[in-house]
Amino acid sequence: MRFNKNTIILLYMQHIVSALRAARWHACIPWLLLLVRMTLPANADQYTSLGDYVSHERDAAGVSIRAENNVLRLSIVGEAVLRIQVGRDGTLLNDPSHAVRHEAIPAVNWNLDDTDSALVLVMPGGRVDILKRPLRLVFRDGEGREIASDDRAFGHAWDGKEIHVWKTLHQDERFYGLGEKTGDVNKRGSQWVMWNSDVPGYGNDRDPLYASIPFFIGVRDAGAYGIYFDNSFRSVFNMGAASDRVYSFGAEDGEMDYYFIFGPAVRDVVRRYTGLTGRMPLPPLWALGFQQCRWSYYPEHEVRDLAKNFRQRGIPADVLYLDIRYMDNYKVFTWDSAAFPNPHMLLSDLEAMGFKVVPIIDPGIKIERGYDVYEQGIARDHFLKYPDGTLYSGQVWPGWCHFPDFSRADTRRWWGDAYARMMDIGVDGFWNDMNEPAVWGREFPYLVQFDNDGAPATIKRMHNVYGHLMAEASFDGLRRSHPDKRPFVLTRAAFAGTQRWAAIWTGDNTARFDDLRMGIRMCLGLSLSGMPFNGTDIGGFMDSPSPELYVRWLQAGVFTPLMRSHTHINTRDQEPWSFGEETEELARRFISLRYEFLPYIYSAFHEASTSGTPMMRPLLHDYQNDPAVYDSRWQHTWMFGDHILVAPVVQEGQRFQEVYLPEGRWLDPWTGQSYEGRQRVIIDAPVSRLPLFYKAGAIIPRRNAPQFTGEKQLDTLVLDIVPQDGGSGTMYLDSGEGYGYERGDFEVLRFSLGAEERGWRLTIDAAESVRTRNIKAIRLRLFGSDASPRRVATADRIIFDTDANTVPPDARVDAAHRRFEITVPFAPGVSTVTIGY
Ligand code: MIG
Repeated sequence: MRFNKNTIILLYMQHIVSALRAARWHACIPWLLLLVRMTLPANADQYTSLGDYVSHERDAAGVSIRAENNVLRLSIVGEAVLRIQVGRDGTLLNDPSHAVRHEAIPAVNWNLDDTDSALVLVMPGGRVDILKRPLRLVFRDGEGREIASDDRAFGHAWDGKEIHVWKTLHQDERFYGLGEKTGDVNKRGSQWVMWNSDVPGYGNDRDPLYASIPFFIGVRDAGAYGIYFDNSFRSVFNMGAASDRVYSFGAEDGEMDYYFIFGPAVRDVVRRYTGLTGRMPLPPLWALGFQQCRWSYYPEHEVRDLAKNFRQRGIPADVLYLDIRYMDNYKVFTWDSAAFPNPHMLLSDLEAMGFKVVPIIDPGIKIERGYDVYEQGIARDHFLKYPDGTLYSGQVWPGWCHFPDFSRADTRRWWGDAYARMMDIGVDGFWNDMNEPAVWGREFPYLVQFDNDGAPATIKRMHNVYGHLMAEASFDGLRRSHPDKRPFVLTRAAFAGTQRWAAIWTGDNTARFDDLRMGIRMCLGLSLSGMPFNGTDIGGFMDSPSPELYVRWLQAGVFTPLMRSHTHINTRDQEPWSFGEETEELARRFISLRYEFLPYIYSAFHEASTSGTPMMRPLLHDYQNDPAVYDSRWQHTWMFGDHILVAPVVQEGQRFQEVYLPEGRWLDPWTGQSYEGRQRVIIDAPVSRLPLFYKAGAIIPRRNAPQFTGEKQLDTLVLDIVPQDGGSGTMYLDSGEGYGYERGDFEVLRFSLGAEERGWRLTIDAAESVRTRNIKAIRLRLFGSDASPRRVATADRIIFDTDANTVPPDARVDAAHRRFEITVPFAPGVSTVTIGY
């Protein structure tokens, strides 16, 4: 149903005519007033709101409401997800979305009641009161409690093309998300702009940065909700900055089109948001390994030395990066033939050593006769233009460049095919940089136009999705050409939904403790905003870290989804061995720790790829009802998966750590000390320690650290167990590459622990596993038990029995760490281990 100004005028006139016919003179008056108001010229300096309700029409997917000044459309688009659109001049724009995958939306039951003062829309998750005079929305949870509402007077409004929504700010309201943003994790009281920007060396007060994710979560005492504003123009989010009445969001142009997501759990909001915009696909396992980068490993012998150093020193690593100097004059898809005379041989030698190689790709194409990428781009019309049809040129690393128009399907294909050819030489993934897009002098002039597959659009609309579409082109190209490989794309710029194609890093930070803390907060924000595969430049990009800062950053990096060290061209060496022997030893220990936890980390990635629940998340995600977790003192603490609380030291010189532990019991795996939750604890945290806590009842899968993810199959699984009745854990395992898992080639092991009369019963259920890989034995590590068990047995054999004197040599009681270890054989299917005291 479409309404425009003329149909509304016509409708008002019909009302007047019928009133006149019925000789009810006074009935004409309101319609006449409305008519006069509509014909007055809009005041350019004032926001116009919807005004009062006039009428509505219901259809299968929602309700269209005509108001005095415009139309409002509510569509039920999924379980507990409502779409809200405001027309322009009475007509819905229905702009195509760059983020929302409408095909994924399930059908739901809902109901609409019409009362004198309101339409009441009831759907799964909550209800909306659509108040009639003036027309505004009140969102209520399943129990009828108000959780969000339009400001009493303003609500949805516009001023020319600029559109805005004002909502009531509540005392107990906190805001999270908004993607890659600096500041506190809680965004209340601040204002943010979405406009992808290249901001080298940014600090904590800088905005906007590289990515735009117009999604936030409001958390109130009664529950959480989410709002995704599906608009790619420059937008602004005022989360109660300088106001105690309203928070708001709006854009300079485009459609007022947003999604309201009911909770009440933050976890469900994130799950539903990622249902709408897509989830991170399972990456190749190697992408979870340690990644080493610098601007720029060059020439070839430097790259070979780097690889050799890792292996000779026994420091695990999976990925080496090639920054811009590998190219011939910064021309993408070329190699500097003096520095890299035989890339294919180099790459296959590195492959044989267990290294994956990821080169950087910038979107700017050097304008140079004879350069094949440039020539193809010209011949096939792949480059961006001015509205008069002449090509746009901007300067970046290669000098004057043209830029691919990623809004054309044909251009995306061409771009993806170029990646595929590089894969054929032997590279393993791609690092998309400068895709905000960035050019010397700042950004493209507003005149630059996109073809948009025949629906021309200005850079104003497309700027924020440039990197997003480049990521799509990259990912799709790899999927098409290498169907047996999971693509790995790392991007700097992003928009809502980019998680479907790429991981993200937080750009050009600085080697400062401030930036270590800021980076953690940014990763937490990205994680809540649907982009779980994120990380920072470990050690800092600008300047050089002290050994202490480097080690602390590596420690935090163990439980950051992307663990990548990187630094600027003008800085000191920043490899694990560049800071002296003592630091090298610590770097080895913590990088190895990452590898030891890979079974757990990979399982958390798998969970994120299916449910959208991020691997790394602020405490409030898991402990929403604990008021203490909202204290900004604990905002650098996070949960990684369900069972590990990570509290790295992020202050210079600090040798202890103050940690807040939420409800439940927690165990420090380094000391075996256990603590009751809902309290602050202080623990020792020398530079050699990463403060970690296991949740009581956790069963955490680990392994011995390999030198790289593909080095050895997992044959001895290590289970860290914090015994508690009802304990549990899950491990997902597959070949780590390719798509066999989609056809059932994976394993899921479910662990559970029950209290027996005089011990524990551990059940390992591998029933869902279609095949069993190489796990032959399980090393059990029981924490926190002061006494060692007297007897350990599987269904068919006794492993350990102090009475019968069967004590295998590897059984060990570590009194200092309150830990008991023993290895038991593992058989596929369902098996149990009883542990008697
Ligand atoms: O203008 O490729 O954020 O990681 O090392 C700087 C050189 C371009 C910016 C990236 C950084 C990369 C650098 N690039």
